[in-house]
Amino acid sequence: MKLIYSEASPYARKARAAAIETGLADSIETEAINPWEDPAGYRDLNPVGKVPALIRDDGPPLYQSNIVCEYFDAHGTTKIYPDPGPPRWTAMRQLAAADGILDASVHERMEMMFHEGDAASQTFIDRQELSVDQALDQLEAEAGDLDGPVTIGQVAGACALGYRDFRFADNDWRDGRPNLTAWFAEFSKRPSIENTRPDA
Ligand SMILES: N[C@@H](CCC(=O)N[C@@H](CS)C(=O)NCC(=O)O)C(=O)O
Repeated sequence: MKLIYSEASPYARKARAAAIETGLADSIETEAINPWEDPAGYRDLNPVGKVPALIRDDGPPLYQSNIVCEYFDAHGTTKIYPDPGPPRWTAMRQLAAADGILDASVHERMEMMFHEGDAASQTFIDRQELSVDQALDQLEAEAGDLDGPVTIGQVAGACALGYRDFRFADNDWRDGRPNLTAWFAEFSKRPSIENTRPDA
């Protein structure tokens, strides 16, 4: 199988990190693209033109990072999606917060890059920042839940925090969030996070 990604995409990073955590990295080819250039044929793999996408051997391509991660979980040697029960819902809650941070951060960046007219909408940007702050506060308040066996919630959380460092370094999410700061410092030592850093 082959994972199509871009170096800078935090969603693709989540999939790349999940491939490592599930023990599949050595059996996956990778190809870096720039989705914004709409490479020829790419929309045949992913009609919405985003990364990541997974070309697999047992069916048509999969796209959307969480679906790619679930596919890896189903085929890997190490599970990162707990079975239904409290640990799963904890991981899913962390995943929702992390994806919320990513979605709001990416929307904010797009507003700054692609707006037409004189200025980006400050109202829209403030709304995205509010979502980021509140989701970060949730992760900080529940940082104790980030300990324990590796789950998709932790992987996604690390990718979201890493994206804030990568694109929003002047607004340090660590301020007032000591528990999340300590957790991220430790979790970032994992090869799945260290080896997928966008600036690595
Ligand atoms: N919800 C999607 C989001 C993927 C996404 O937005 N990827 C961005 C890169 S960070 C992209 O490919 N953008 C190109 C575009 O929007 O056309 C996922 O989880 O895979």
